[in-house]
Amino acid sequence: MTSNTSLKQWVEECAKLTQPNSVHWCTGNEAENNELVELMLKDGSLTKLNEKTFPNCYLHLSDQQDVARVEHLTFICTSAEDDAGPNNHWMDPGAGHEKMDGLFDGCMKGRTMYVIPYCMGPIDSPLARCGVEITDSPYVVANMRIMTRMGSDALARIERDGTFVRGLHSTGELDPDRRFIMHFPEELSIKSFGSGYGGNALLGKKCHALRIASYQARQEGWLAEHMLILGLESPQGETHYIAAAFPSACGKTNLAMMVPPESQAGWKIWTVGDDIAWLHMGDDGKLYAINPEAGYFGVVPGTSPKTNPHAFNMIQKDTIFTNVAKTDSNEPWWEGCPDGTATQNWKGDSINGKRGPAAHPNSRFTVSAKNNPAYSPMADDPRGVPISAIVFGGRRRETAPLVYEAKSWEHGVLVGAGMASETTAAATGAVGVVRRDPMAMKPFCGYNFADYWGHWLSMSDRSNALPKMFHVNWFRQDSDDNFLWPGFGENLRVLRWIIGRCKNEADAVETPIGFLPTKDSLDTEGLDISPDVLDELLSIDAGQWRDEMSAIGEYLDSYGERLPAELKEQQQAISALLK
Ligand code: OXD
Ligand code: MN
Repeated sequence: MTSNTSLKQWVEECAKLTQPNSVHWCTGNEAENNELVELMLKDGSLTKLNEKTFPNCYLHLSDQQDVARVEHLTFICTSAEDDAGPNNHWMDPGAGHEKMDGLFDGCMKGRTMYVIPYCMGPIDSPLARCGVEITDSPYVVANMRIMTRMGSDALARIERDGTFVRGLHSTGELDPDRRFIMHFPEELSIKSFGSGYGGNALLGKKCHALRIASYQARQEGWLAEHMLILGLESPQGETHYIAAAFPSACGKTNLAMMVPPESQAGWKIWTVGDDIAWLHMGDDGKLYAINPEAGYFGVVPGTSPKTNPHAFNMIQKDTIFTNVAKTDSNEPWWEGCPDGTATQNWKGDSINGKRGPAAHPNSRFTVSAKNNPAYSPMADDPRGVPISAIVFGGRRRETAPLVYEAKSWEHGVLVGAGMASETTAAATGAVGVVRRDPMAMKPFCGYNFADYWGHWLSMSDRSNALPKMFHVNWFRQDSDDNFLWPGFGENLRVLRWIIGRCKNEADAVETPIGFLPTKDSLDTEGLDISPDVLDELLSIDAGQWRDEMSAIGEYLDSYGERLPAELKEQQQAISALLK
C-alpha cells in the first residue's frame, strides 16, 4: 500500500471497475519474481528452457494474433483533435474513457490485479520520471521488472515526488477486435486493453517513455526520443556520446552494442541505451541524455556472434524469450542462430513440414542491461551523458548516401522530419514499404508532429552548444540486391567520421543536402570496396534528391497551418540548390 492518497484512490477505482479477486502491490524483490514465475510455469504461459545451457531462461508463446504493436488501434486522446495531429489516430478523451471503461468493466474477475510502481531512468536522477502500471498479467510484471526500475524504491520516489503516470492494462480475451491502446497525454494516463505484446502492454516503454513523455517533454522543455545512446571511446581513452534515431527493427540494438572489428582495434563502444533517450538541456546549453529503461526488449532473429556478439552472449542467461522456436534439447532457436536445429516453431507446433519462419520475425528477448558486457558505467549516472552528435537513419535501398552532416540545427530538424524507411515486422501490416517516419517517431509521438518540429526548432533559441546532426544509411543496395556497405562493426568507421566532424578534425565536401565525407576522410582501409561503389555511397544523385525533396515538401504541407515556416524554408532552400 501507499501513503500517496491519489495513488491509493486510483488503485481503488481500478479495482472497483475491473473487479479482481485480489490486489498485489509489487515490491520487485526476487521472492516475488520467483512466485510469479512458478505461477506462469503452472498455467503454461512460461516454459522453462534448458537450465544447464540457458540458466534462468524462459519461453513465452503469445497468442498468434498478438505479436507486434498495433498502430491502427493506438490512439492519442487530446481535447482538441488537432493537438494529436495527422500523425496520430485521435479520439475525444470522454469517448476514449467510455470505450475503455466498457472493456475494463469486470475484466479481472477471477484474476489478481498487480500494481507496479516503476521509475523510468536512474532512481535518483532529476531527469527520471515515475509511473504506476496496473495489470492482470504476471508476464507483464516479470518483463517490467527487467525493463524498468520497479518496486519499492520507485514507490518511495513516487511518494516523495507526488506525481506519476497512470497506466491501466488488461490482456482481456486477446480478441483483436477488442484491442485498444489509448493515451490521455493531458492527464498523463494510459489505458491498454486486449494485448500482451511488449510495445502494447509494458506501459513504461512506448506508451509512457515516448508517447506520454514526448508530450510532457514539450511542456517542460526537453525531448523524449526513439534513440539509442552510445559512448564511442577512442584508443586514447576519450569518450563521445551519440544519440541515434532509427525506425523499429533497423539495428539500434546492434549499433548500441557493437563490438569493433579487428581493423578498429583500440576503439570501444559503450551502451547507454538501445531504444529510448530523454534529452535535457544542461546549464551549459549541451544536451544530456538518460536511458529511461533498465533492460532490452530486442528483436531475436538475426542475433548471432557475428551481428551482435554482446547481445548473443547476454541472452544465454536470465532472459525471457517471446515467440522464438525451440530445439529438442529445450534451447531457444531463431533464424540466424548459429547452433541447434529447431523442432518446435513459435506457434508451439512441430516443425516437420511446416512452412514459414521457425521463430516469429518480431520474436523478442527481454534481458537486464546489467547482462550487457558493454553496459556503460555512465548509464546509471543521474546527470545523464553529454551528447556530441544526433544521428538519424533509415532503411533506404537508394537515394540516401552512407552519411551526411546537416548544415545547421534547423537543417538537421528538416533531415529528421524528412526521414523515411522501409517498414519492418515490429508493427502489424505490410513489410518493406517506404514510409515517412520523422525522427523514427511516427508511431510514438504523443502530439501533432508540426508542434513537435516547432519544439525541436526552439532548442536553438536556448543554446549555442547543441550537438551536430547527421543522417546515415547502412542499407544501400545495388540492382542485384547486394548491400553496398558491409555494415555491422564496420559502421564504426562512419561513427569515427561523425565524431571527427564534431571535433573539427574530419574533412567534408559541401553538397545541397549537407556535408559528405571526402574519400580520404572516411577510413576504408582494409575494406573490400571498389572506388565506384565508394563513389556511389558518398555522392548524391541530384535527380533522385529533387524528387525526394519535393516528396518531403508535400509531406510537410500535409501538416497545414501549424507547420513551422522555418522547416518549409529549409526544404525550399535545399530544393533551390538542387535545381
Ligand atoms: C520496439 C519498437 O520494440 O520500436 O522497440 O517496436
Ligand atoms: Mn523501438
